[in-house]
Amino acid sequence: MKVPDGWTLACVGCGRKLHSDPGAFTCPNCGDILELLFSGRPSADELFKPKNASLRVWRYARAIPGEPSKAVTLNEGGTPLPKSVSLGRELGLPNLFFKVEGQNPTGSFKDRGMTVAVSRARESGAKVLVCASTGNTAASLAAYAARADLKAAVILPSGKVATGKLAQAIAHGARLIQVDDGFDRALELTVKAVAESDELYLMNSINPYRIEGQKTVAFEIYEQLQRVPDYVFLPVGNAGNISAVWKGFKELRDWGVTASVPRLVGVQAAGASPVAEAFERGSRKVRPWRSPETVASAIRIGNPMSWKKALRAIEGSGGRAMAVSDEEILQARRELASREGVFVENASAAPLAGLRRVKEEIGRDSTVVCILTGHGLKDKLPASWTRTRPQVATGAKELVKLLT
Ligand code: AN7
Repeated sequence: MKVPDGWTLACVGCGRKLHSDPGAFTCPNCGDILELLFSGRPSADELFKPKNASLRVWRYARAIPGEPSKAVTLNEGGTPLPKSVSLGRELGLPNLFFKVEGQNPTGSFKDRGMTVAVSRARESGAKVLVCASTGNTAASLAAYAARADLKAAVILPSGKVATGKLAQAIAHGARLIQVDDGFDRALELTVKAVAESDELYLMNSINPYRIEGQKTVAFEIYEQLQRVPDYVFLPVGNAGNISAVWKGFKELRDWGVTASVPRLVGVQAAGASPVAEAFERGSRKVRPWRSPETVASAIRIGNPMSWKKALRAIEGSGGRAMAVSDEEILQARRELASREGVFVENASAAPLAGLRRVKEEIGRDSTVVCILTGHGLKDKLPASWTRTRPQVATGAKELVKLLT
C-alpha cells in the first residue's frame, strides 16, 4: 500500500526512499530496516489539544500515520507517571518518576505501536498478521488482531515465554507456533517466511508503523511533566522501543515544541547485552550474541534488529547503554513492588537496576524517568520470594493472636 501523504519511508542503511510498504518491511535495495519520516511540523497547540485527551495514543493523530476514526483501538496510552515516594529519596534523586506502561490494555507498551500497525495492516488488506515474540508482542498482537477480525500467528521461543503472556495469546485466539530455539531464530524464520508469502504481514518492531505509535510515550512524558526530563532509563531487547522513544523526543525538539532532549539510557540484562557491549567498546556496530540468557525473558535477545536505530538514539541523545545482572533486576523488581506499589515484570525492572548503578553520575536536581514497560502479573515470581507459606487462622481469636 502507498505510504500515507505527508510521510516518507526511508532505509536506515542506504537511505533509499520508498513509495509503498515493502513485504517484511525491509529495504529492497540493501535489506536494512526502514523508518517513517514526517514532513509536517505540528505546533504544541495542535499536538496537545485538550479536547483530544481521551483518545490517548490517537490524540497525537496529527503526528501519527493513520486516521483515528479508522483505528483498531483499545484506548491504549495515557498511562500514569507517578513520582517516586521512596526510592528517589534513597538514591538522592528527588525528581524520579515511573512511567507505568503495564497499565496499557494488554499490560505492556506494545499496545501503543500495535494500534497503529494493526490499523495499517487492516487498511492494507492483510490477512494473517505474524510476529516472533518473547511474549508481550504476541499478547498485544493477539488482542488487536481479534478486534480487527484478522488472523494472528505468533512464533515463540519454546519454553521461554512467561505464562501470563502465553495465556493472553491463547485467550485472544492467536495461532501459536513454537521454535525450538531462542527469539532471534524465531524472528529470523518469521522475517524469511513473510518475505516469501503475500498472505503474511509482519508485526515485529521493524514494522515502522509500530514505532510511530510507541513514540507517543515521549509526547506523554513531556505533557505530564510539563518539561523535558534530563534522563530516561528503559530496557532494551530488540531495540525498537529505544528507537521509538528517541524519535518522539527528537521530533518534539525538531518541531520547536521543546528546546532539549533527554539522555536515553538503554539497560540490558548482562546475559543478553550486545548493545551495551558495543557502547562500552565505543563501536558503531552491534555484534550479535549466540546464546543470550537472562531471567528477564522479555529481553532475552542476542541479535537486536533495530541496533542501528538504537545506537543513533544513544549517540544523538548523549546517553548510554549498560548491562545489569539478573540479581540486580530481581532486587529492583522487588523494590518497585514493595516500596512504590508498582508491580512490573522482570525486564521492566532493569531500568531501576541501571539507575542504581549510575546514580552518582546524575545530578540531584535532575528529572529522571524510568519507563516500566510491562505488568508484574505476566511473569512468575522467583522461587525464593514465594517460600514463605501463609499462616493459617481458624477463628477470630487466633487471627488476632497472629496479627498482634
Ligand atoms: C516488558 O514481546 O521483544 O527493545 O517480542 O516485553 O523494543 O524489544 C518484548 C520486548 C522491554 C524490550 N520490556 O523492548 C517481544 C519483545 C518488555 C518487553 C522490551 C520488551 P524492545
